[in-house]
Amino acid sequence: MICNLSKPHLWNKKICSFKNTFRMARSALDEMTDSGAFNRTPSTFRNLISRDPKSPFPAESGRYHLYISYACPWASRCISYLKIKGLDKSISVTVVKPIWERTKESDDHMGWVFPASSTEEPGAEPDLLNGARSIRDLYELASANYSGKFTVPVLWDKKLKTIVNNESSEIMRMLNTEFSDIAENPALDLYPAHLQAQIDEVNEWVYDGINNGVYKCGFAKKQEPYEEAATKLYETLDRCEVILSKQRYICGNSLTEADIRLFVTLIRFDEVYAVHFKCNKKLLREYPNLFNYTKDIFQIPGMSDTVNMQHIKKHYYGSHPSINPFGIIPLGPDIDFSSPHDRQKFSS
Ligand SMILES: N[C@@H](CCC(=O)N[C@@H](CS)C(=O)NCC(=O)O)C(=O)O
Repeated sequence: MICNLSKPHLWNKKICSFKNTFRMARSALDEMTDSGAFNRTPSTFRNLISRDPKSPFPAESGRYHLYISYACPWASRCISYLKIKGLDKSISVTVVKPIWERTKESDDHMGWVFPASSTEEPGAEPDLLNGARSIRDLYELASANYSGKFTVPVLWDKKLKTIVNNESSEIMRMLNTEFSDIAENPALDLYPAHLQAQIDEVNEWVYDGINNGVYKCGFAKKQEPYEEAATKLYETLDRCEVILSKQRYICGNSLTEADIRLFVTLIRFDEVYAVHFKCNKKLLREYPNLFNYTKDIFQIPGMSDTVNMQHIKKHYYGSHPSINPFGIIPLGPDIDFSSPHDRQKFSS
């Protein structure tokens, strides 16, 4: 039986049992503990690109390709690095369609797919590199017995025709340091030695409370884990608000990796997480420092290109029928992140 999630009016229990679909599927919606809490599984491909020309994956211009979704905050971290490090001419990119579809006729898995033509979905393009129909196809090309989730981002090696790495936190680090001979902006170091311990520490609580925290709110299937996650989320946002009342960025007065990681969640907050993931105790716009900070990072040259709010909204509201069965996309709030902010007050 075909379950066409690109046509929300077909999202009817009688013709498509989502419970069954997602029990069989290997996606984030499966990642539940018995107590109804969301529990993310680790990424699988963990090879590292190195500046050492003798390494299995040496940093070379034109060799690597990034598969992303504009909707995905983890993938957006990586595309942000391509833009601000000036690597977008050396590392090519393909963007998937925002709404999950069936990836194969033979089973019910729902996931990222490519459009059939460059005009089908503005902002997305067919996979001209491998001719894949889905991100799943790429994982199966890279590993015949792969049994994990088919996530973006995927960093692909055109030469060895395989996945180098599918863990955004590691891809960011490689893009930061290993491509210095190739990057147009090699001096920008978002993980400088003197701040590494602080960045690691901030990343840890920001990931747990905010980046993954919004997912723990949204994917909880019981009241208690939802409340636990939402309480922690707002404690962590409050903590950021206090820090950002004293300094321009989350680790001081220079931009670091920790800001990119925080930004990708904040930019989605009022447009998606407040509604779709029930993170509505307070909006981003009610936090003066966090809101201005989000605009500040959005206005870094190149960063606005990484934010496609149409794809973001289409994906979340359209790909999780167990949360939003009719796939209705709310009209608002349509925030203008390019409007003036007050963060220059911290500049030396
Ligand atoms: N740990 C991964 C997480 C990536 C991830 O979860 N990506 C989501 C999109 S936001 C995905 O592709 N999910 C597909 C699925 O759950 O089936 C990373 O940070 O790179």
